[in-house]
Amino acid sequence: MENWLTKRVLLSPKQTAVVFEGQERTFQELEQDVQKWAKHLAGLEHLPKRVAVLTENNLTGYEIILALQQLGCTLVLLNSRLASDELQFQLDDAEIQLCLVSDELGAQYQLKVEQQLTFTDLRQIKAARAQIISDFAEDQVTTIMYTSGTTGRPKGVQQTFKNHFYSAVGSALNLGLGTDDNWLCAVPIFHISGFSIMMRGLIYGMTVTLFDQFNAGKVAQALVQQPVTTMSVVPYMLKQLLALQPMVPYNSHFRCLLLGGGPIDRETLEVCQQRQIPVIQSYGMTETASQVVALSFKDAPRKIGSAGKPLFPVSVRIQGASQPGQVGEIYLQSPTLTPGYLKRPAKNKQLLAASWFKTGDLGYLDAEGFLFVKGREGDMISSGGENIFPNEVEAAYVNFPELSQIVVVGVADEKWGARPVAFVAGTRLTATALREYGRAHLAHYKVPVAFYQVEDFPRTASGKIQRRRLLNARYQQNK
Ligand code: S0N
Ligand code: AMP
Ligand code: MG
Ligand code: MG
Repeated sequence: MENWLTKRVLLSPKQTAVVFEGQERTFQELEQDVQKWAKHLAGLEHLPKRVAVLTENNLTGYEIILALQQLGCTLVLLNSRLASDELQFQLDDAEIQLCLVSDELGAQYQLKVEQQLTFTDLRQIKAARAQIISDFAEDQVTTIMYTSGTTGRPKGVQQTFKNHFYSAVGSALNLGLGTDDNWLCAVPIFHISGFSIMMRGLIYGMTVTLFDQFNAGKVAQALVQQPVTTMSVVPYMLKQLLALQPMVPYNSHFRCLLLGGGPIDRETLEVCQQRQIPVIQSYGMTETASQVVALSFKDAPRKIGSAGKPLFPVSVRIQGASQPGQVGEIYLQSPTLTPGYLKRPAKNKQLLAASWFKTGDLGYLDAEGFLFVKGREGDMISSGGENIFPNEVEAAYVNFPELSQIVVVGVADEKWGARPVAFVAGTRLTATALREYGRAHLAHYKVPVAFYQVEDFPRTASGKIQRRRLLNARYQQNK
């Protein structure tokens, strides 16, 4: 396929590509700025094939990501809420030599990498002729995003141009596209939720209204005053928007909030329906380059609670279910499915050998083929659209003095969906010390919100700790 940015400029040069804090760029202007960054990158003594970027949502970060893509580099997109240890693991795992960091984050993190440049540093590099790639080869890996799992360390999910292309097309075939579509992006561009909006922007020729962070009041104001047609939200964001009083009707072009990233309660969806806020629920993951299942406008009002039907290029089946309504593991086939995890040959062999991708999520299909997601195998905790795996929190505490055991469990939370709590055994433990240690070694959202001291852990006959039973057990909170 022809380079998406080049092609987009050919098709609609004067169309607004991105709006950020009052600054606007047409596709032509965006390409010019991106080329400037590409020239600075080309001026580096050595531009590695794989480059990491650590940025919040901002125009410069947006342009630098596109510039690296234009040069054919594979981007490792880093989550700015992680702790240094966690980022360091990803940098080492991806064998990163060059890490580009926004000025603000550059001041916060001390990362060990051959070359770390802030955006300001990069601007000082003498420009050189940039070799822009003319072709976005289908199978080329353009992005890598790390996700955790039930076992082991986080894995780098590789995403190809083909993955992103089919993802954008699948979503457009469902939601439809207008010439003046304008997608508000307040989800991080380092997650597929945000990055997929960037790619849809290029592929559709659509305006992206970028926000540096999610501030419900400011976002709602934009939905009212600016010609935004769609916004991606995780359940936390939807609830924050609903909590604003009084609710003013969104602008007349507004089409829908695209909801994904985690489970939602039925009450919230019903409130949206009462207030006539169109919500399109969806289901997807980093491995599938965003949503693979979504509701349609027509079905949304009557299928409240469902994540919808598989998008046109996608097939879904429920493993082990012999009839509609039976819950089992969600398996899928999709051209948006990752070709594999970075440097995980054993895992990838399994992935490629199987004709269906095993998601680890549980759900059922109703008689009409609508998917209802019913949770997850294992112990993943979904907090505000970020996933937390108990094993990674527990592993972060291995060196904590006099702690003999820690077991982390998710508890329901009104605001965030779920939050982690910990059960600990050992001597001279205080919740304050445990919390502080966690905050130094883990993303803050992963740090248990409570630590309960226990004498013993409930176990199965084979000796495995029963996490769920712990919650019912009697415990005493550490002071
Ligand atoms: C919800 C967000 C925006 C909250 O962040 P906020 O308010 O900006 O917080 P900060 O100012 O950074 O920090 C304030 C305090 O809050 C804590 N905190 C922050 N985030 C969380 C959290 N998630 N859980 C618990 N606590 C949190 C901070 O630690 C800080 O506390 P202190 O001061 O103590 O340090 C933010 O969390 C956010 O951006 N969430 C969304 C992430 C996301 O996009 N997830 C989706 C990932 N999945 C996918 O991308 C696949 C699905 C998908 O593609 C999709 C998803 C949604 C919609 C559409 C699609 C699609 O298919 O297109
Ligand atoms: P991530 O791997 O961070 O992209 O998160 C993807 C995971 O979020 C999925 O595997 C699900 O466990 C969860 N998820 C996404 N959409 C939904 C949904 N509509 N309902 C429940 N869980 C969801
Ligand atoms: Mg996942
Ligand atoms: Mg904030």
